[in-house]
Amino acid sequence: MMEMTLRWFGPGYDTVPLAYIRQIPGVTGVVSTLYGAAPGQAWEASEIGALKRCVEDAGLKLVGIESVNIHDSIKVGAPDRDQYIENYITTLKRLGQAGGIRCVCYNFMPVFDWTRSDLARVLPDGSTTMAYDQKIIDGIDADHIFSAMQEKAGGHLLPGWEPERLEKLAALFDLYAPVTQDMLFDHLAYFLRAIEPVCTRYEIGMAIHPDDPPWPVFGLGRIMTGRDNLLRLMRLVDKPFNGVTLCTGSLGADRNTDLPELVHALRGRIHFAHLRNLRHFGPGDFEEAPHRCPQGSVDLIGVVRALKETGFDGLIRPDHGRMIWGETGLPGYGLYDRALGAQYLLGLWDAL
Ligand code: DNO
Repeated sequence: MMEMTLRWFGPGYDTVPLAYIRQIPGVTGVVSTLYGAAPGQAWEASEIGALKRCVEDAGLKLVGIESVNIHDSIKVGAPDRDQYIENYITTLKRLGQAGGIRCVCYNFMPVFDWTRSDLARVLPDGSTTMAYDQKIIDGIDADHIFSAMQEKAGGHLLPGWEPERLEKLAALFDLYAPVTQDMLFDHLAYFLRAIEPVCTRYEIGMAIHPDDPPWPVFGLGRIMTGRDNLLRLMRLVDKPFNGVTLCTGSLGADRNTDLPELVHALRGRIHFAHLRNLRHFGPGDFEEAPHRCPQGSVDLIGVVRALKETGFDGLIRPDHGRMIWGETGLPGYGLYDRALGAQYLLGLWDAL
């Protein structure tokens, strides 16, 4: 069954109370994570249990994890990767035993997670949104992108930009230097084959998040960039557990990607959908738009229609929202605009 969710960063990290999320009509679950857990570490059953209880006490369900991050040794195929894969398997087993977790979202981006050149661009209506302009990114030294993003975040801890990675940036670049795109595919397939039994046993769908933006940044190769590579990964480990997070904002940054067609091509393999809109200005130059179709460049109506046509029964969440009505919080992850987004998406779903 399709389930509408919101991302929630966990106690002490999120600025939005679960009690408010519960009041959004049609939102029954959240996806969350153990925010303090370092990539490569096995999650404690007690901590998973505490997170689950916290969500359930608020009348919601913990239905997905975003993210269980992948240790760099797994991505680069280092000799010590097996111990980190073992830890990942332990985490998946404990998540499975906790019950109710339908999918785990993860990414395979080298060094940097999602990247933006502006976290609070002021729009004509007075709201603020996040934006990306390749020309600005090209002018930032990779060594400074961490501090640039943290500064733009105004003191909030950005998901995917945890400070401990900052300290070893130069070493990370060295680690990835010899890693080609084909090698990234091999390392990803090695990882997926190793976790297949635990995923199958506990019916957990692994939902890889596309690279955001879907092209190389700072000279680092990226592989989850569009239709052909997503399908290549599906064929490489051709089992239902190996699936995708259909992120329309990430994939839609490349205007050549036909998103409704991609939904059909990935039939049965989309475990999670992150639905949001963008406004394009030119190649590599876009800003995040309100979810509603006429306000952006992404055919969200076509995407929701394709999800319905293909019998989608996974998790959906509205994605990054603007900051509206004076709200402050984690860039992209305030309450109000995401709640509007959820209503728009549910409206489409119900009407179609
Ligand atoms: C940003 C998010 C990403 C995403 C990870 C998945 O807003 O879409 O940080 O959660 O890439 O592992």
